[in-house]
Amino acid sequence: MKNKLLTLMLGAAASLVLAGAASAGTLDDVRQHGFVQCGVSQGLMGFSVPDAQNNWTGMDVDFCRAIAAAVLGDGTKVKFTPLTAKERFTALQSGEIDVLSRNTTWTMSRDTSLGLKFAGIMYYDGQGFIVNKTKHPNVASVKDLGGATVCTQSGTTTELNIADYFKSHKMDYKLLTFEKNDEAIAAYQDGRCDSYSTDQSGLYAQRLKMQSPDDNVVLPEIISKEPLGPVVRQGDDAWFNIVKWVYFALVNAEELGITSKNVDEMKATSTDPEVKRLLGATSDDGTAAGFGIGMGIDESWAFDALKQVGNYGEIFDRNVGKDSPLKIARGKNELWMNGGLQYAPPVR
Ligand SMILES: N[C@@H](CCC(=O)N[C@@H](CS)C(=O)NCC(=O)O)C(=O)O
Repeated sequence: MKNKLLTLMLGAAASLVLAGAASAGTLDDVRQHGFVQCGVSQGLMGFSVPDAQNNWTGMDVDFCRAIAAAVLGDGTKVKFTPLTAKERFTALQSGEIDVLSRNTTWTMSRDTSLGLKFAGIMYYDGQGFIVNKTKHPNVASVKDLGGATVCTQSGTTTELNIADYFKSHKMDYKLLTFEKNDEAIAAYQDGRCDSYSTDQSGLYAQRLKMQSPDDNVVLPEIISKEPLGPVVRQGDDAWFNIVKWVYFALVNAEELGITSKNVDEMKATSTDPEVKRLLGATSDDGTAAGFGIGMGIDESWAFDALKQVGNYGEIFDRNVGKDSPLKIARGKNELWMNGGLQYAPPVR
């Protein structure tokens, strides 16, 4: 009897140790693997897209590179996992990925009932519609789409917004959904649906890949708010803080005029205390000025991210903005001081 009790107690203690080991934390896991496991789309120009050699580029890709630079000192140490809209949350819940950076809309149900947490808004978007003007010369507005068949991808906010919009405007519609986005686009191009709908950034990206881009027009209305941002698991505040503050660092750096080109010089010569704190420069009394150590990472976390990936504006311009084929205007994604919504709390 005594022996049986002892065995039970030892068993319980062993499972506690095991449980402890399994929840050591994402930061430890990332260090152990030597790379960040980043969930991205299967291919969306401007956000996450692989080339023939499987080199990934895009805003969402750059965000994961910035995390890897901040945590491991090397922005190339990222393993990208392409995920459909449907697969993305399960991949994060199961631990297959450390962060989901996949044009994902922050909604209440996703933030509260999936065991997940949004860490910021990398891109303020909204849902739009595209139509082929040669096939539908009389459609100039979403209001002209009564009775239309609309193609979209399943597992997205797009599906639900269409239902809300058409119902509330008392318009008939038919929805054709596809698990893979390429299938939705193919159906639209084959004329199986009158319009294709998704986040407006996605419409501009898909349009460039269509057989005759100029025949396809994006209708003027935006029917929803689509704040797109990175997602982590609930219950790991240390990792959540890192992901959140990498995003804030990119935005603060743009505000402070720190770029990938001048970051060395700024670190060496800037007398602005906020710049010194962000870049982990030594303060006048010789102590560390930054807050990296408090997050369990190096004082050069933001310096490494900015040097290797650039600030928010550089990331935007190169992937979706003026220096990219998409040429999307900064709009709502301008810094708050320039009339936009991008705003980060101070590094203090
Ligand atoms: N932001 C929306 C839509 C996200 C979404 O999956 N959009 C599609 C259409 S642009 C997409 O990214 N497809 C690319 C892929 O599945 O790889 C959401 O979070 O539900």
